[in-house]
Amino acid sequence: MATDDAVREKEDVANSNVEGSIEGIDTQELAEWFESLEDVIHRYGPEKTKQLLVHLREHAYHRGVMMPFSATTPYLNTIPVSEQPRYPGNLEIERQIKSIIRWNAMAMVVRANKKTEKHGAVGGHISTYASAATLYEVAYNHFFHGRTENHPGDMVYFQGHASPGMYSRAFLEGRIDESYLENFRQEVPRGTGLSSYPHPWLMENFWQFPTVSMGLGPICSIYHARFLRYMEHRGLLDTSKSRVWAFLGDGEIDEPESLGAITLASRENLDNLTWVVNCNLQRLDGPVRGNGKIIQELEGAFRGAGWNCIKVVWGGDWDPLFSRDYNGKLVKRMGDIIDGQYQKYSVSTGDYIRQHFFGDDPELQALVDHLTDDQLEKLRRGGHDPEKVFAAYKAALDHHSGPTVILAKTIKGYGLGEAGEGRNVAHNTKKMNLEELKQFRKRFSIPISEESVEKMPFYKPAEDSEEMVYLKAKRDQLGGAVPSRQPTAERLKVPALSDKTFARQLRGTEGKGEASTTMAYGSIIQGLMKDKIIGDRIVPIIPDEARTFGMESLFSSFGIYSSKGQLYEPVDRINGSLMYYKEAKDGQVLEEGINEAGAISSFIAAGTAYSNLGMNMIPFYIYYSMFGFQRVGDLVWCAADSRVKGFLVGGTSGRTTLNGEGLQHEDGHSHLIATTVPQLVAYDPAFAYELCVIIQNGLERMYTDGEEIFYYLSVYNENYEMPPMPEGDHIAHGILKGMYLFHSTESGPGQEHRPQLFGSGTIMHEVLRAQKILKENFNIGTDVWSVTSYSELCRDSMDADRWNMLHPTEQPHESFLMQQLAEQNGPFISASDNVRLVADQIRQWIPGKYTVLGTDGFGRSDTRPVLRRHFEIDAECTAYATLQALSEYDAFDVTRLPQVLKDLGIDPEKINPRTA
Ligand SMILES: Cc1ncc(C[n+]2csc(CCOP(=O)(O)OP(=O)(O)O)c2C)c(N)n1
Ligand SMILES: [Mg+2]
Repeated sequence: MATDDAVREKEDVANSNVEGSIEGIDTQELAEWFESLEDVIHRYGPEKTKQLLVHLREHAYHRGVMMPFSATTPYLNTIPVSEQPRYPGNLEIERQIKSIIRWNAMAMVVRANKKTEKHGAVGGHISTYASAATLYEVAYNHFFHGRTENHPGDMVYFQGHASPGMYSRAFLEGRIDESYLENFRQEVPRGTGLSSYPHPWLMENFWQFPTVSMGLGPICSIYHARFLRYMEHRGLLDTSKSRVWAFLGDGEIDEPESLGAITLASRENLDNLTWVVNCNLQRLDGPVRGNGKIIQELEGAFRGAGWNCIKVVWGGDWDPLFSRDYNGKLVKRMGDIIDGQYQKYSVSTGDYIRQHFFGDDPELQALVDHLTDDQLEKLRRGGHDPEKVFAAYKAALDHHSGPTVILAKTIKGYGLGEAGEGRNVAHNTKKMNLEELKQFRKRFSIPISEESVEKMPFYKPAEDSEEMVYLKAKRDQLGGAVPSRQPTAERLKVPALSDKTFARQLRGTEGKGEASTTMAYGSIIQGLMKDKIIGDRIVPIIPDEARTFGMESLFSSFGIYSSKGQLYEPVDRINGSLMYYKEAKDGQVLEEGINEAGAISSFIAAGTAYSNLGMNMIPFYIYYSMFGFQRVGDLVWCAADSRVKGFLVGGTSGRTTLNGEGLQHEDGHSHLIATTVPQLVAYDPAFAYELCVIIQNGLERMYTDGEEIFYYLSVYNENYEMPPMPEGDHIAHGILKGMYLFHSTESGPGQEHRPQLFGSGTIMHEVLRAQKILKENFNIGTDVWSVTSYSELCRDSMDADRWNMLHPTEQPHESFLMQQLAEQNGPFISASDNVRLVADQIRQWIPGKYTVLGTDGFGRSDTRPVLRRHFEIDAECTAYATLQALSEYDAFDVTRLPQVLKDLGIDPEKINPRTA
């Protein structure tokens, strides 16, 4: 700004504020105050002025003057014109590129819906990108850094519903051809179309982060930014240049996950994190805050949380009006108008705006006398002005003491005119009539002929055109394509089962006491963390439960990650003891506090390092099993879509094994939900050696063979004797496939049916006790199988069935389960600490009567024996269920059963646990 202008502005501001006099204070005196202030600003700059004002405020406080709390600033751009940097690009070319991208994005959606109309149109969104195009294009041309050899790349969380814009740009960049645009939302066969939203699972070379379940992108982006720091502080990878960007909807911010973790970002000083909230004031049904102001509300929340908050409210064409707003009336008017009304203005004519917005006051009206109605109508909002947006992004990069949020005001459906611009229906607009298309073409100067508009041709300028040369040069300067998912080719050598890491757990407790599978897990992970090759890569994640799981020794052995190190003397470091709550800048453990959503976000960040950072990291996230799938199930789904690798470990599993914790904590359904996640491999092991086999194999599959899968393991807190791993290769094979024969008793004389008993987790012991009862009390021999994974057995059998159905004349495939049970004539009895549906998954392949016992119904507090009787899964109930099943084969006299019930102490009229 020219010096003269600056001086004039200074005077104007001083004058304007004096105008708003304070009753009881002499006007002249007030004017002097303002003059002094202006003088300080002028001579010392804003930073010193800020310090002076803070001093004054403190002084006033000590003298008993309480300042009213205000988290917000006036409804203006945070960056004043005087601080606005020069735009480093060619605005005209960029506008042209952006317009073409707008057109193709719109055409893609409209054409896809037309094409599929007959079979139920495929949907899609135009309005979200239309409102956000400038926000993205400024970033693409000047900020988003691609992954290169010496730059890990920026991590960009794109707003899910804006995906057509990203595809449209990828088309211009030459990353995808026209056939892909043609097949937007038509992804079958795989690889021929474009997925509706960002899904790494479906477009594994393109998308990095699934964002369309609203609220998950925001929280994941925070933990991702923190994980970049973790990698850097641990000396594993230089991530200092990498920035996490999250583009979010203003409606999306209402999801609790969106704001739930923002204080972590400021506490951790994550200046590598930038959020851009597209404040188009609308969500799906209508205004986000019709009766309020979302931008002001968010400003208060973010400033309160310690974020650097930059509002981009008004476009540059407002600046001359503000500069003449001598008495602050325009600013006041802007502050007074609420969002619902702003939305109304966005669809109104210049005449209406003149009358209703400016018309209230002759001075306001005079401000815009020189503008035509058309000019008034076109006054832009900040988020549509590249210079304002650039200034905000640059300020975010220049801010070095915490995260930045940019609140950019836009119009939903910008440019769609009658078809949806600013309308409540904008979100679902998928059609444009001919007139609207023509308008669109004209408004954005799309270089296609008027006659061809109806066909909505995709438009790509010639490769040597100014636009294409510019666009490519910009991306080349910034390191190439974004987004781009690039899994590493790195393959890790993981410890073999024969390695010392597993030796102790494979031997079992050797008659020297008891242990739980949780203890075994703790010991295995400690061992793995000491491994020379993969030790450093392990990321143990715990949400404030390490002591519950007996894993607190990790704290002192490996340190808890803390970007600040440890600035205090830990209370438990007595006499220099080494066992204490050790926080360290290079600490390995992610102690997340009571925050399962955050912890699983960390799991996702670490578990996708192989594709986002080019380096395999191995997260082991242990938590109260009830607070996993049930609590953050959608984040698990997001992890799956992200193609995460790693181990989820449900601690304190089992509705009766976690005995005293009652209804809220006792989980019996994690395994049921785990089954629903396609590439999640779930196991419910009973013994320490099973856990070793599963973890070792999981490491090998994920990190040596490079499979993009992840694991769920349930571990329990009940202590019992752990047997040594039995001899024979078939044991490990069976553990991994889902079942193996663990123990048999001899058949009684003339016994024609050998009951097959299935046990899992801690209930294996009840099943073994049932086997004993059947043998000792009834002389019936049985086989007990350890079923480590019903879901794996089920999947394998489903696959075999499917193949057989589609290949009717070929030699049928036999699943592992079918092979194992081929010789058996039943009955089959299953007992576990899970709801029945878990074991019921395999019912259709069981060759005989199949009785499933499980823990359906709410849990409650009591001792394990009482709870197991309550749910009818204890040894006596299992033994009884076996006899009853035998009676259906006429292999046990049905009339004896009432007496058996009595003998085993089971009350047939007891309460039904399912409804209790
Ligand atoms: C968890 C979740 N709930 C609901 C939806 C459905 N949904 C998709 S977009 C949308 C409105 C988005 O509004 P906003 O966040 O303001 O984004 P805009 O399109 O306005 O930029 C809704 C409700 C979703 N995708 N995810
Ligand atoms: Mg919105």
